[in-house]
Amino acid sequence: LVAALEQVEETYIMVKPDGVQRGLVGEIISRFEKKGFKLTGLKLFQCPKELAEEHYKDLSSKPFFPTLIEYITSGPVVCMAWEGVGVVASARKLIGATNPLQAEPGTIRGDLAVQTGRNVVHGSDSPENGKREIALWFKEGELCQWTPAQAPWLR
Ligand code: 3AN
Repeated sequence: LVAALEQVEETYIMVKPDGVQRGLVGEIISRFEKKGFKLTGLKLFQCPKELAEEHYKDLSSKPFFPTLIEYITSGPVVCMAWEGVGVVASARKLIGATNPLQAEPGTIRGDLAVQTGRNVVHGSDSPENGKREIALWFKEGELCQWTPAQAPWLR
């Protein structure tokens, strides 16, 4: 069980168009950096409609689907891949509940958002979806495998 909990995972995090428009990109990246996860992919990107529909295909029967696609394609998003032990669930905790009014203070949505339809950030909901979404949003060669330095100047 301990081994399973300590699995290195990948998650797809995205600052949605409202987060970019409101100047929250740095603040959002910073929360994942400070937590101690490793950034392996990062780009500003105007999402085509087909990609948005593929990303949210599980929600295609929902009444809010057309508005959701319109929202996600309304301006550039910031696409990120993050890696770490337990990063999928931990990132969801840092992000907070889907409805920002129910998200705890201290979470990204709890601190920075009000509406479900403008909830500033996305995070994968399972390790499988983390892999699927990173493959969907990034091309080969856009991701970096690297080892963080131990920062000897801090000692
Ligand atoms: P989360 O983003 O917290 O994983 P999901 O996967 O249920 O939540 O929903 C994906 C996105 O769809 C949400 N981030 C939100 O933008 C939108 N959404 C979900 N539920 C609603 C709703 N009831 N009304 C409008 N938009 C919604």
